[in-house]
Parts: sequence; C-alpha cells; structure tokens
Amino acid sequence: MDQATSSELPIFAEHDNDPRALAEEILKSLTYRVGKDASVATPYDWLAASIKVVRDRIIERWIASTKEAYTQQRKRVYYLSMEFLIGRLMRDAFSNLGLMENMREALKILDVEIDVIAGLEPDAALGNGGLGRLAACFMESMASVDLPAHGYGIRYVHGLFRQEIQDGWQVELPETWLDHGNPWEFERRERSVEIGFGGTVESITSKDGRLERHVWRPQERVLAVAYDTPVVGWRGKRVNTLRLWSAMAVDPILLAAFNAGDHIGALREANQAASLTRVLYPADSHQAGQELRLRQEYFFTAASLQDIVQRHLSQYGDLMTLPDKAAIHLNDTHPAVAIAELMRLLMDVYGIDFDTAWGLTKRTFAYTNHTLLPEALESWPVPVFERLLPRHMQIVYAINAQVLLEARSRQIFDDEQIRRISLIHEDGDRRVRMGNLAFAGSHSINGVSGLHTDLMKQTVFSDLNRLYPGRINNKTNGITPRRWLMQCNPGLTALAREAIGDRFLDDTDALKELNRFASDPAFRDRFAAVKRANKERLAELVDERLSLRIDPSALFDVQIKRIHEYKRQLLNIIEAVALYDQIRSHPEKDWLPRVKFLAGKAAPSYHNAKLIIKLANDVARVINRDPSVRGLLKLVFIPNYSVSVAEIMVPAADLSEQISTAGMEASGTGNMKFALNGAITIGTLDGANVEISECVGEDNIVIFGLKAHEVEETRRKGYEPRAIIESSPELGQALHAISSGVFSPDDPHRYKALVDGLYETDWFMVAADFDSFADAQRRVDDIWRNAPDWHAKAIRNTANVGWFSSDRTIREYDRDIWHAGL
Ligand code: 4GP
Repeated sequence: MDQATSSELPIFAEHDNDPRALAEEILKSLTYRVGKDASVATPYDWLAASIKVVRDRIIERWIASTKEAYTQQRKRVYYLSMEFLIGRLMRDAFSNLGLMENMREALKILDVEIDVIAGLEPDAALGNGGLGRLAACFMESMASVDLPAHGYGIRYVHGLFRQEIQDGWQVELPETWLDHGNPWEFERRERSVEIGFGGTVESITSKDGRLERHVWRPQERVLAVAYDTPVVGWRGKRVNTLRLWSAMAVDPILLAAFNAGDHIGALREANQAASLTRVLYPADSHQAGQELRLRQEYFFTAASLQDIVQRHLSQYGDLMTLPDKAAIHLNDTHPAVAIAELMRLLMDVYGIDFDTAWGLTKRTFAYTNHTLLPEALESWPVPVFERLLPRHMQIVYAINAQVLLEARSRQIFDDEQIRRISLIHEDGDRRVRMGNLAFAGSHSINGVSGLHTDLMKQTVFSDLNRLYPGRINNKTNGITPRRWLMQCNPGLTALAREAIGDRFLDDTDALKELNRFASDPAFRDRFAAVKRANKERLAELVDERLSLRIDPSALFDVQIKRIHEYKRQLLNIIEAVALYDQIRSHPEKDWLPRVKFLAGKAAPSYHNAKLIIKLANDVARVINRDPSVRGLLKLVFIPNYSVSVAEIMVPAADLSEQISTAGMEASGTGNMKFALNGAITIGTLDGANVEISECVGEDNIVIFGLKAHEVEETRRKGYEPRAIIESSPELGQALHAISSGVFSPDDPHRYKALVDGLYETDWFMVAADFDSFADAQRRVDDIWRNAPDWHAKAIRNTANVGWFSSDRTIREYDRDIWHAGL
C-alpha cells in the first residue's frame, strides 16, 4: 500500500457478517476467485475461498489506515528485520476482526470444518527463533495499538528447514510454504527497485579541483520486487503493511546468448538473482558467515531505504524532516548496513554534506541487540565488504574517522579501548564490526530484558556506552496476547471472560483480577479442566505423530526452543537420566508420573546441538520402553517444532523449562507464553525470567542455579567441573551411563566427547547447576503433589504476567525511542 492522494476515505461496501451471508460469500469466492465448484472443491480451495472473503474486509481497512497515516502526516515506524517468524495468519486475521465464530458457523453451513482447513495453512517460517518471532509479535502489536508501521524483510522461498527425525538424528528438508500460493500477499511490481553490487566508485571534482561527490557504479544489478502482506491489529483498528522483497534479474533472459545456442547461460543471471532470496540462513544467535548473507542483508535494506526515502520525499519534499517523520528500527545488526546506505543516499544522491547527513542518520535509526554471544556479533572481512559494497566501505571509514576523533578528544580512553570502539577490527584479518556501526549510527540502542541491558553496558558495549552515554536503554520483550492466549487457548480465554469480564482482552493487566480466584476451589477445578483438555489435545498430537501413548494426567514438563548449548537442553536430559536411575533404584518411593517434552531445531552445522537431539531420542527410546519405569517417566521429542506446534504445546504445559546459563539468554519470550497460559516456570535468574519472577512472586516460580554474576565469578576464579561431578553421585552416574553407551549400544562412544567436554570445560556450567536443578525438580514434585496448591500457583502465573504483552513493549518503544505519537 502506498500513500493515498486523496484525503477522503473511500466508500466501502457494507458487509453482512451474518453466518448465512458469509456462507454465500464464501461460495461466491470459491466460484469466482478460486474457480471451483463446491462439489469438487478440495479443503485447500475452501481455505483460499474463506481467506479471500475476510481479506476483502481487511483490504478496506488497510487502505483507510494508509490514508490516515498520510493525511494526518503521522510519523511512521519502519521495522527492518531479516526474519519474520509469522506462522499462520488465518486465525489471527479472523479473530482480530471478530469474525472467528461467524466464519466457523458459515463454513459449517457449507459442511466444512474450520479447524480442518485452518490446519492446512502453511506456517510462514521466515525466521529462526526468538528475534524473528518477536518481530512478528511486534507487527501485530503495532497495528493493535494504532501505530503506523511497515515491516521490511525478505520473502524467502524456503523458510526455516523442515526437521525430520530419522533414527533419532535431525535431518533437514526444504520447506515449501508457497506451494499452494499465498492468498495473503500482494505483488507490487510497480514498487520494484534496482539494487547494485560491486563495481567502482568515481570521484567527481569541480573545475577548481574540489571533490564534489562520489558516484558508485555497481557492476551487478538486481531487481527487488515488493510483496505486501496486510497485518491486522486487534479489533481491526488498524492494518499495517509487511513488505517483503524478492530478487529478480533485471533482464529475465539474455536473448543474445539464447539465440547463440547458450540456453543455460542465457538464464544464468536470472537464476543467480533469484537465488539471493531463495533460502533463509538457518543460524540462530550465530553469524551466518557467507557472502550470500551479506548480499541478502544489503539487498533488503537498500530496497527498503529507497522505498522509505521515496515515500518521504513524495509526501514532504525535503529530507531534512526525515527523522521527524520516519523512525527506522534495526532488528539486531543484520540490517546495520542500512546506516551506510542512508548516508550514501543522503550524500551521493541528494548532495547533503557528511555532517548533516550523519546527524539525520543518527536521529532516524535505532537498534535492538538480541544476544551477547560473541559468535553472534556480526563482522565482515574488509575485502569482502569492499568488493561487494565499495562505496559503503568508504562511508564506513569516514564514519569511523568521526567516531575515533570523538573518542580521542574525550581523553578518557586508552589505546586498547579505542581499538574496541573502532568500527574496524584490526587484529589479524580486518573486519567491519556491524554492532559498532549500528551503535554509532543510532540514537537509541536497546536490550531486551533488564539483565541483558545491564550486561550489554558492562560487556560488549561498555566502551561505546562511555563514549555515547544515555543511548542504551531497556525494552523488555513481550508477546502478543491475541495469538498466545486468545487464539491458542480458547478454553482459558472463555473461563477468564466469565470470571472477570472482557477488559483483559484490551488490556492484559486486567488479568490481575484473576488473583482473587486462586483460592476459589470451584474456579481452580475449572482452570484445571481447561488445562486437562489442552493436554489431551497435545497427547493426541503425540499419538498421531509418534504413535506414542501418554497419560494426560501426568505432569507435562516442556522445553521448546532452538537447540543451543547455552539453553541447556543437555542439563534437562541428564536430569531425566538421573531421575530414571532413581525411579529404578527406589521403586518404593512415591514417584509422580511425568512426561518430559523437548522440541526444537538445531542449526545444520552445529554439531553438538545435533548430537543433543540424538541423545534426547536415544534416552527416550530406552526410558519409554523400560517396564521397570512403570510409565512414571516418559521423554518425548516432537519433531519439526514450529509456531503452530508451539500453539498446541504452550497451553498444555504444566511446567515451563527456562534453564539457560545465567547471563546468556537475552530475554526469552517462550517463558512469557508459558506463564500466561498457566504453567509454572522452573528457571535460572536469566533474561526475562528475572522480571517474570518479580511479577508472579517467588512463591509461584521455581528458581535454581548460579546467578549471572556468580557464573562470571566462577569462570574468573577457574571453574573445575570435574571436582563438582565427582562430588555429585547422581550426576556422576548419569554421565557415566550416557558416556558408556547405555543409551547408545549401537555406538557406545557416541556421547563420549560430549561428556568429556563437561568434565573438562563445561562452559555452560551444566555441572555447577546440576544439583540445584535436581533439587528444584523435587520441589516441583512436592508442589504437584498438592493439586489445589499447584493450580493456585498456575492461576497466579496467568494473572500476573499481563505486563509481558507486546502492546506494552511497543508503547515503551514509542514513548522512549520512536516518538510516533501514541
Ligand atoms: C533471541 C534471544 O536469544 C532471546 O533471548 C530473545 O528473547 C529473542 O532474541 C528476542 O529478543 N536472539 C536471537 C538471535 O534470536 O538470533 O540472536
């Protein structure tokens, strides 16, 4: 959608949303827009026909929202992100427009089950994990709180790979979300822009020899074609745009080559261009390294910036007002090259001097950091950056000169600190540091939880924070309560509405009123019944996918997230092994039935993460078949974790595992989803667990393990995991069982190196936290034994985490960073 030229709101057809009228509309849509007759329509056809009926209503609001931003001259937020992990859109759209029940009825009239067709919609998995899903929640919240915003990203043909588990190992298969078309997107050929790579830079001088400007003459050019998806806010108040760019060759075919008989060569350029946006890099919290990634980053940021600048110029005619009307947000460093690109546009295309351009750039950009892991801090080898983006390299040098001048003139930094502030890493191979570029070019740099922001100040950005004090601020993450409560947990939503009315639907803080029901036995029973129904739904999924029967009355203990050593799935699995030992050696004890669920994908090149998946499956196979366990413990690894799978698992969890090494998980957002759906957290004081603990109160969460400063101290003093393991018989036995092949008789040494790593280095402090974790799990058992107490605590979790709504987060971003006038 682009700016409208008229101030009048368009006159739209009055829609009849009565189920009968909707049913008629769906039939018409099936005939005229899908081209099918009801007698031969497939479920996919019904899905497309239904979406198109609701889409019409969305388009009207979309046009109205776009016009409103234009006529009211509202400041717009531009959210640049390599990833948007959106998931399915149908329920979101139907429910945000208040049409869910009527559409359900309408389809019933046509003999179609809405849940069946909803299950066919592919997940748009255009992201890896945390930061991609956060971007999706933010898009929905920005529309919900009525903030004019555009998301900008890449339309990957293949999103995150499909995970199959074969013989316990992760196998990656291509994901093909566009196979059945995508009824939500609109191709906007007219918004195509050209993007250059490589080539040379020419300096134009005036007659008297003064340098006038630089002209970049790229060697390669590709077209960026826009695809727009409307994002509907709660109650359909506002519809914003997610614009995803797809790459295309400028010349679809080289006819001269074709005519000369070189049929493959004639298409080479077209194929090369298209490959740019074909695949999402499957790296989470890890630099993706290769040149194609830098190309992707530049491609989408450059296309977005041309779009933003053009929109601004056509409305306001002057770039001096850009920071007043546009807030450009960098979701991590992946789009940080946008800073150099805006400088290039301002200076080389619009003739603005460096100082003025630098001032405008800093006032326009803001940056969010999502991880402190050193391996995730992006940097590019200078030769690669220079070859691909020669003009940007010059601009980075010019910015760096300015930054270093400012640093030196402060006279508070020694040479080592100056070296750390530099945008160019100089030791060994020279590299462009994207984090430093993002910091220098932004007026705001934020972390995603209180602890993470503090650590950012103390570690990665300590020098830059001293150079530019006041820029770092905290914005604790949030989740959209529409998807993560109302849609995924209709049972709990209905129960809460009955108890406390509808106010929480618009303001999740109102969930606090549920606190008074925590001591009401009748309410607790109903709360438990909702949980039970959700658990039955998950048990069905496990039966369908894995042909495994699980008991819905067992404690459902869930850890779902990317597989990463710092997230410590390994700690969880080792504890399961220790518990397995205990159950067998002490059959007389009153053990409680527990099902441990794990799910998540590992980056294909991450050896240990893939081994941990295999270990989970090996341990599961042994435990689940062992009759001496008497069904008291089951371990289930659910393959192909996705947003849709999370929507089933989150409402079914009793216990939420948030057990990262303290100081390493920037925030987490799964932790918020679980608590909102009435799971009790077992966790370390890491990321947003700290704030969750403050909100729900210490009695309603189970905290264990070293704190962030203790982890740091332990490492500093010289950590000796071997001594700890040797003093913990439970841990020692469990590790011995794993490393000696009890769970891998086909390859007894499979886990030897993994376990040796724990004895020798154990960077993630599994050993240090093991006993504390095992004790915490027994505390969980004690609470679970007292069902009314458990449910009271679970209710208090739901009641007290309303603050983690992404509407609150977005309002804070607007209040402190964007100033777009909420
Ligand atoms: C993630 C963090 O690991 C997670 O703690 C946080 O909740 C999320 O971002 C959103 O802020 N980081 C990434 C990444 O996804 O790729 O660095």
